[in-house]
Amino acid sequence: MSTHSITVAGVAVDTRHFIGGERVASTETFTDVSPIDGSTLGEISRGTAMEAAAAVAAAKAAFPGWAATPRAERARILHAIADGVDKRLEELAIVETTDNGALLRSHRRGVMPRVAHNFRFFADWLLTLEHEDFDTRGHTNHVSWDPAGPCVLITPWNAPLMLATWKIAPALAAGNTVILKPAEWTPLTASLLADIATEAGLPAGVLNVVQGYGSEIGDALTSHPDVRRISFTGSVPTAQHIAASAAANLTPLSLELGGKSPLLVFADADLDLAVDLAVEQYDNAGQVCLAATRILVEESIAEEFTRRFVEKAQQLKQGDPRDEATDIGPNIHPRQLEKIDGFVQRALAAGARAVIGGHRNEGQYYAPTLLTDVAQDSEIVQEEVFGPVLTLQTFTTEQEAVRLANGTRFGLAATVATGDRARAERVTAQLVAGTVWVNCFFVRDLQAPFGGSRQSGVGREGGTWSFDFYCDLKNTVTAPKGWKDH
Ligand code: TXE
Repeated sequence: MSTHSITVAGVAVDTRHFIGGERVASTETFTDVSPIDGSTLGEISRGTAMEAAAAVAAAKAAFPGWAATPRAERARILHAIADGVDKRLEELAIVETTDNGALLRSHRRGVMPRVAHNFRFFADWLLTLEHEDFDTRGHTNHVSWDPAGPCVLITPWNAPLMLATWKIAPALAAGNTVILKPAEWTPLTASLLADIATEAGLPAGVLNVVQGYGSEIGDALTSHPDVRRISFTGSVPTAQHIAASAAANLTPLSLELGGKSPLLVFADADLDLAVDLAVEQYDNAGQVCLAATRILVEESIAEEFTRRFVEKAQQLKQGDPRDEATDIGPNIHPRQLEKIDGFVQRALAAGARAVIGGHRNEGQYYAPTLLTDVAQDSEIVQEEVFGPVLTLQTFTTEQEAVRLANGTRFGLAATVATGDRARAERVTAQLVAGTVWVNCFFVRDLQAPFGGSRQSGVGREGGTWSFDFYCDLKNTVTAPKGWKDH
């Protein structure tokens, strides 16, 4: 086995960057560790400004050819990538689970099929994109969707390949070239995707992958004058840094950031359903930007709701995410675990009560936690924890529920549990959130816009909205006069 390849759960993964269709090694490396047991998976190329510049140059060189490739051919190649993902689904699932600790069963049955779907969906959507024509006093206004150029895509560790392909697929479909910078805690599936894209016939330089620390390689990418779009999913402080870095060139940004989303449970709700929705928020060990981590329950049912919630939550099995029976896996990193515990211990010290959990478990696992007696303006209610930690507050009126729900600096999502359609309409109309679910959670069509309000993000992606972002929209106005053949 070469020093540039590691074997993870029986799968060979190249540890180098992928630039201009070639594998490129850095002299320095960083260590990739599995959150499941803390074992070292291998040494990964640690990118510098030099590799960042090389990747942007490769994307710039490949851009004219890819942009000029007929839509149907671009769509065909994206479908071939989707087929490649399907073919290697088992490998992608086990490598992702080993690298980020999320459940193997979700990777197998939910996430990786969705990764393939991301490519198919945007390939097909591309073919439906119409060039609109308007008429102004005999002049034709012809609107076209021109590809923008090289796009820098920076992605987090909580759903690595899912979030990367949610950006890569529309960017490539639109005719752009891409430089992907995966999170340093989860570098592996991006490397496998580069192999799959090559096998599918994607031309060299159209997709580039640079590995490394955001703090070391990020600025070289986000401040580069040849970069035409930056799409980022991650934390608010990093987004603020990227926005400042991109400001030099006024590079358009799409930012998908954190949340502190509410679950509003009204007394008229189907209580079993509401409890299921609440317990579901522990998925992926709470490392989900959309998670409804603030449960707001109507006071008259709070006791019964809490009793049933505890009963259900106590049935969750925490352990090895490769085990089909496991419901909650590890958290991503010792540093993240410390951060989670810091939030919880400060909340407890401030007077919160742990109905369940409130402590670490052995290894890199955090006990599913529910905290009550928390004030609306407290840190635990206002800040994103990104772990299996929920708070519970009560309300007595619809108005109060909405006020609490909207009472943070975030606005990513909100979930409402109610049996009353009129109430659902009234409440959802008042919620500040990019996505609102009623009596359900996480269901989403890729045609719909996705993104956050307030500090949860800038811009929307999905369906046409993705192409709005990844294209330079152009209006060509043509006069009826001046033609030689008239
Ligand atoms: O995120 P970062 P971190 C939230 C969550 C979590 C917190 C911290 O609350 O606890 O963020 O996580 C790259 N220029 N979310 O520190 O730093 C980095 O390499 C360019 C919510 O891991 O935002 C990685 O690829 N890039 C969230 C990516 O940014 C830089 C998902 C995300 O890392 C950079 C993840 C720089 N200067 C965390 N610095 C969600 N919305 O789902 C870092 N990066």
